[in-house]
Amino acid sequence: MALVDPDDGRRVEDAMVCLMPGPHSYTGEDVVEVYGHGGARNLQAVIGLFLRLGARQAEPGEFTRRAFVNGRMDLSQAEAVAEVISARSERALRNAQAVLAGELGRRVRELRGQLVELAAELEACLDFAEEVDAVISVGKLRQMQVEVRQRIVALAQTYRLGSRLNGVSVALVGPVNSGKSSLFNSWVGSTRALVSQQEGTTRDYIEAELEWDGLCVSVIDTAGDRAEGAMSALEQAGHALGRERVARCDVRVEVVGLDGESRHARRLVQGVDVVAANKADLLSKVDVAERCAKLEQQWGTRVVATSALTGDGLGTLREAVLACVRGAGGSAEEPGEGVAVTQYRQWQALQEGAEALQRGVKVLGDGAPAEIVVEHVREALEALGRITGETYTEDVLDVVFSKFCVGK
Ligand SMILES: Nc1nc2c(ncn2[C@@H]2O[C@H](COP(=O)(O)OP(=O)(O)OP(=O)(O)O)[C@@H](O)[C@H]2O)c(=O)[nH]1
Ligand SMILES: [Mg+2]
Repeated sequence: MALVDPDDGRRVEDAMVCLMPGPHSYTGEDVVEVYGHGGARNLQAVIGLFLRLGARQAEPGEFTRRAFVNGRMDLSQAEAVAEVISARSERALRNAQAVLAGELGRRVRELRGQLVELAAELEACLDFAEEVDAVISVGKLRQMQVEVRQRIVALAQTYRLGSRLNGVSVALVGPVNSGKSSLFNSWVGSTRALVSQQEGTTRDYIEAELEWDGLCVSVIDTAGDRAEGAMSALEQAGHALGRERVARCDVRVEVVGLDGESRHARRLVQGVDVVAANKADLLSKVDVAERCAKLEQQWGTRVVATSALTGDGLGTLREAVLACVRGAGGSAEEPGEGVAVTQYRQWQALQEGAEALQRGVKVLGDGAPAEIVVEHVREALEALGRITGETYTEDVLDVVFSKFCVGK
């Protein structure tokens, strides 16, 4: 269809024009889509024509916002639209598509259904308080609250992984010469970092992006630690850079060499998640096991024996790192077991819901009347409703949709 400038009769573009009448369009309203030939200047000319004739450009996320307000999707689905577009790993995309398909909304509605049931039971206690037989026992009410709360907590726990689907950072830290750069190279699969017998070989930190188990993982090799006095000004500057980067990492792996130094008696790095006891090829299997057990006991951190030279233990170390990413009880968050919560906003709502129920359980235990307990259940209902947008304010929508690109 020819798009003609009414002012001078000039033909601006020959475009395809598609009318999508509501309520079955994306936004639920009547929508006209115009498809021009590509090219930034050409499309600018088309948009310019419409703007001059009184149209205005959409706000970020405005189409999806309208779709939500018109009931075409719930708020979790609307958020997933932006996540599908910005997904950087296979797992992130898969999760975003599941949320977009309504999986998170379904789980939240299920939980809300259980809370409504619980509130109804409590209200029945209020109405028929004198008819003892008609009243459900306090023990049963308590159990119902505890069970729903556990389900909410389990869903909230998926945020640990969900928030990291688009990127996890893992730092290799530890004493000089322990084999950090060698491990790094093995993981990367090429000689990306310099390796030598000399202490303090690595000066700047080095970063490489890998995909592990469908997750986008940034591995960081850092300069080794040694006593401040033994370091040159240049080494110290490299350390400062590395420390700053390590502080922002999700997982810290301390690499120590098993080749007999006594300095491991003292912990050099704080906040370590996993220890790699490297150079295991230099000791007998029995000695390795003994040293690892000792380190594990001494530091209270998981210790994995590795050899960057032979490749032994590198897969186990990788699994140990991924276990840290998933958190304790991570199996529930594995693919196929449902969706992971990816937005802080959603996590916060689940957290508030769980806390409200916790208070409900407590006051019930303290012998509070049903009308007090039911208030906490209602609070949990309200909190969970915010995930799907059952309850929302314009401010919340502003925050959610400000993260979108224009026009989505
Ligand atoms: N036998 C054995 N030697 C290893 C192993 N890993 C590293 N090495 C050797 O240990 C020395 C130091 O290795 P690097 O990878 O440079 O150690 P680093 O921790 O990066 O050292 P800095 O950068 O100086 O902190 C090199 O000579 C490596 O060949 C291993 O698993 N077994
Ligand atoms: Mg190094």
